Amino acid sequence: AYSIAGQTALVTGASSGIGEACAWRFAEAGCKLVLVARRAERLAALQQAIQQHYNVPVHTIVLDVQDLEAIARLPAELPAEFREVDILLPNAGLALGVASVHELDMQDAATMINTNVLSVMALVRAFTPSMVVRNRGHLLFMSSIAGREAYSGGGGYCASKHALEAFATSARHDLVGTNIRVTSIQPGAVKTEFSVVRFKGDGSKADAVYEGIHPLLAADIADNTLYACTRPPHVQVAEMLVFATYQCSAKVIARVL
Ligand code: 8X3
Repeated sequence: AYSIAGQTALVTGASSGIGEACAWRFAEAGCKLVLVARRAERLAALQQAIQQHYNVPVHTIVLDVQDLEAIARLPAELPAEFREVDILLPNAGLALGVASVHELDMQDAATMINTNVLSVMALVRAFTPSMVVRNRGHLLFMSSIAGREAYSGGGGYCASKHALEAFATSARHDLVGTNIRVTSIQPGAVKTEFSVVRFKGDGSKADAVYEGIHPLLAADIADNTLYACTRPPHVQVAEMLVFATYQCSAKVIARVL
């Protein structure tokens, strides 16, 4: 495998779930970290915990990625040693609600599109110019099976992840002929706070998503993310569709345990 030690990795949505798991794995791999999240206390605790285990510089930014102007300012505002981001993981994302299209909550829809799509575009716009100049870098998109399949109740979420897929593909086209790699990771059901957020705090509905299977955990997706980053420079993992063993499509899960 190819070493990413010394590279700078920026992760949004870093205070929990897949983002947090990826932060740990990047630290273990020797990356400098820029961790972005809304929840200041969790982010500070994570920074401290990572620095107790690994001797890597960690810079934190408290930010809602829906603030596109703040994202545009980030490259100039980062301390010089973190400014040249090599690995960009705009991971922050969410599903809000399971309403049908004729009952869609437009505020929820806007939050999903802003967070899952527009913020990703803004982060790429902010950090890719320096990658192009340096002719190195890796864009990692945290997509979903919902970027490949749409399903009932996913009107806002599936639309956002399909848009993300299209953006990732455009990025791969725009950047072909450079050393910048573009990877889309497409997890199925992963046991994180994701379902609690989708069901707006209803813990029993959230738990039901992962019942009767051995679900994927955030660490499993972090493994796959690190796999893509640690291939030799001539290898571009374009897409990774990852299911739990008892899942075979967005809505087909064998609950046999
Ligand atoms: C989350 C997975 O199956 O709810 O991205 O679309 S799913």
